[in-house]
Amino acid sequence: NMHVAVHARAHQLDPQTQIFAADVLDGLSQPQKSLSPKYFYDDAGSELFVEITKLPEYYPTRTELGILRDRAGEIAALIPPNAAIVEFGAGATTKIRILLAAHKVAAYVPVDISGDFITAQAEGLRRDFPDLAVYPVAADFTEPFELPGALRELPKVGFFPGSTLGNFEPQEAAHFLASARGILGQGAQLIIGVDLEKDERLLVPAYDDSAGVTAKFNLNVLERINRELGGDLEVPSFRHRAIYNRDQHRIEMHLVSLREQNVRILGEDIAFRAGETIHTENSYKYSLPRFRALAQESGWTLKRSWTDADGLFSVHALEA
Ligand code: AVJ
Repeated sequence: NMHVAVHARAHQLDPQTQIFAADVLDGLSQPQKSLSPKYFYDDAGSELFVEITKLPEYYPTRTELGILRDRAGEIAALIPPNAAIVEFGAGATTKIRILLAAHKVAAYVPVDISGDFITAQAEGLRRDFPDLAVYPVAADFTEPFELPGALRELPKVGFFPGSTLGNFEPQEAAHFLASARGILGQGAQLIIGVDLEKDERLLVPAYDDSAGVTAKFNLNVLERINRELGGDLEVPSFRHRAIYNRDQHRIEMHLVSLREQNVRILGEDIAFRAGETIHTENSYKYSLPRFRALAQESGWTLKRSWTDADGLFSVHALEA
């Protein structure tokens, strides 16, 4: 986009911010305005997400941790001795530590776009697991990447917790699973956390909590546009909305413009009608049969599935 290039140069944006700028202007010029959920996670957004995971209404994190703790022995029994665990989109190390404490593995490879963050996390792991080789890889895990050469001879186990898969469109999810299979290789396994379909009365409050933290998290992307792109968005003129789209099996988050308004971002004018929304996130929910079908069409075999007693969340072991 010529305009973006011109404005980006005029505003002296670094390459990452230029990509953000182009995505924002592109997303906000569509008939259904949209922004990618990956832009939630600047420093402020990452902190708000940690707050979300502690909310009483947000069941996924604590439920998945419960499953991992209760089933650590059974999961560990599936992991071959001397394995290398490759975590896709590694954030906090709380979840991987449960597996590492239950089972001795040779190597741990956290893969994340934020190299600084995983390098810092790797320090703590090396201290607490002195025999563990930690090889952080700074990469966008949704694109093909190379595993460190030291892993060549080791059996590989992928780890993809948190229902991060839920942010992918169904065809993107299939593409990711197939590509993970290619990266990990024949005979590999994948331990993956997947959020389940459930009653709307539990689902919607998890994305529209009474303390308003998710609203802040959603609205923060507008603050980020103002901060990084010098936008003039009036944040209080937008409101957080979470709805369950039953036909598509997904929670949708939107930002609703409370009035007709024009905003200016990097010299571009963007018009909003009263009630018009920016679609900011999809969080797909699966049934066990739909997840099994997805795994199978991506070249994996579903070996085992675990859920909590209330059937809120699931963890699966897949084999390539
Ligand atoms: C990080 C994508 C798993 O979909 O539950 C939480 C993000 N958005 N509350 C989710 C999120 C609003 C979260 N994932």
